[in-house]
Amino acid sequence: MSQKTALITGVTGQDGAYLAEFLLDKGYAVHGIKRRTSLFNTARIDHLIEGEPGREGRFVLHHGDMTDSSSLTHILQKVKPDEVYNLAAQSHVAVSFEEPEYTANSDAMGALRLLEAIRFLGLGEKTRFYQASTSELYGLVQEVPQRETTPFHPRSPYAVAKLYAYWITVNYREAYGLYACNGTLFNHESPLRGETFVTRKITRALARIKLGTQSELRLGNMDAKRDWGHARDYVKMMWLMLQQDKPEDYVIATGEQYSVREFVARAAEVLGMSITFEGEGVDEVGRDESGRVIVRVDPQYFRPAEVETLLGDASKARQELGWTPETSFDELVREMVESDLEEAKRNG
Ligand code: NDP
Ligand code: GDR
Repeated sequence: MSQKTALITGVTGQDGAYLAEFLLDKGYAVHGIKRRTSLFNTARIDHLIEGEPGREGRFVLHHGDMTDSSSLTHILQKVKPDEVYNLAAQSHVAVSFEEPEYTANSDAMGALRLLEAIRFLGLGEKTRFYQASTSELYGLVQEVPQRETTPFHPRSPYAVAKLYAYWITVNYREAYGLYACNGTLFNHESPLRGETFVTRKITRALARIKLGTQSELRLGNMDAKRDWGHARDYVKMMWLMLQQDKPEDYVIATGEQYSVREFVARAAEVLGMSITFEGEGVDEVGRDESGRVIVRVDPQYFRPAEVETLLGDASKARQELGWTPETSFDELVREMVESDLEEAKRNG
């Protein structure tokens, strides 16, 4: 079989890094789009750029931006990929309340720009398209657990932008017969997770508190519940969705749910610390064994509209794609904590 070519937008992000690694291991030529930044933004993929043995020449980066059609079109025309994975996004829900227009431009219009370029370049027969959709679409949940048929109720500019991207993907499939699908992925984390998402913020802070280089962890809504999986497991699903006979949309989730507070407690346990929570709402604090406050609620992290609870049902993916998550919640937390402890030690 001839070598396949994939194009990944958002290759410098958490999922982009895991997916690039996964596709290179499968023998693909992998092209990634990165945007121009004033400092290097390739820390997660530097080992791929340097060309590990057996992978030389199979990983190529292009400058481009989701808000710039011309760059996207030129790259598509040049690469003519078999598969496009659209992972690029302003992906922070809280930030989307501060930058709603930019979020819509990159997350909603960006998906349209790619689909439209695939169509008018005449790549529709060849190129398969994956859209990084999200459990945030369910927002104010209408059904528990959430599955492919659960109605959407987005609760942030991010989720509203992703709703457009979801439907434009469906529309190009129905209108033009493109092989285009949505992976509606629930939260997935890893040691490569951005430092401002709650899981990584917790594991990083607790590791530093353990070493005495940070005194306190400040969090927003500790009652929020999420269905947290491992990014390494979830990128396999992105690929599997593009290998089917016909394109369909799938929910990917673990089917287990924990609160932010439970995540904190579990991460502390891995570090041999025990945290006791007391008080309510903005007055809630978490104390260590000596009674010292190490976790505090800070209203600056509350969101104008919150998604309180998410729990996914991935039965369709399990039955049709034969998928099950390989990493348990405990293993995920442990891997993240151990990685952040190492990093905290390195940084003194
Ligand atoms: P990250 O925030 O880690 O990565 C986002 C990527 O998009 C980065 O490479 C970023 O570049 C790039 N990017 C952002 N804006 C632009 C732009 N205007 N032009 C080009 N590139 C841009 O996200 P994740 O890896 O966690 O998520 C991947 C995708 O999956 C996102 O679309 C996200 O919304 C979605 N998703 C994520 C879930 C999760 O739990 N992780 C769950 C469901 C969906 P840079 O590195 O320069 O910032
Ligand atoms: P989310 O992830 O909004 O689900 O979006 P995040 O980790 O930011 O928040 C999860 C929950 O934790 C609460 N929370 C805090 N969140 C952050 N970031 N910082 C805090 O200090 C804090 N305290 C409490 C939040 O209010 C929320 O309820 C992620 C992103 O990856 C999206 O791109 C993706 O689409 C969804 O997951 C699925």
